[in-house]
Amino acid sequence: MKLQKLILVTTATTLCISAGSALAQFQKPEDAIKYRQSVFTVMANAFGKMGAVVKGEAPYNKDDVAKNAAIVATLAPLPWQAFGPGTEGGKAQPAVWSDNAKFKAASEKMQLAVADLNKAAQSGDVESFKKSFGAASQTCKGCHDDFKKK
Ligand code: ASC
Repeated sequence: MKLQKLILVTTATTLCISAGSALAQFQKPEDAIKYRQSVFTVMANAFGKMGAVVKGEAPYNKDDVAKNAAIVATLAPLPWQAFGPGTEGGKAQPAVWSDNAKFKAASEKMQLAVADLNKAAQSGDVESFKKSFGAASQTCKGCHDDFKKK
């Protein structure tokens, strides 16, 4: 009885671990490229909606910016697992792989900036929202300048 339980727990744990690592891996490089581009597409959509508010092209609505900032902050940790070895291509410049430490640092800077933006957006303070949006936007641009094909 005890042994059966142990086997069950061990099997379940093994299954969970393989599912976890499968998430970080892709069958083909194209799958990784599609994954990261999809995440960036959804992020850019939510980010763009906030950009329109900051530029004065859309009215400020606390719930809307809070929702969009939360989308960006939730997705920001996801693309990086899809830039693994052998997944060169898409809009990524070779520097992503040849200067990976710098790329990683840029990705971390962006994640911190969008976490700040999310905090500001949830607070309902328009000025801090706009300020954090500007800072986050600079981290997008900085990484694009160095690591994204024109
Ligand atoms: C956006 C978007 C980006 C960033 C970047 C900021 O709305 O799609 O990639 O802002 O342009 O400089």
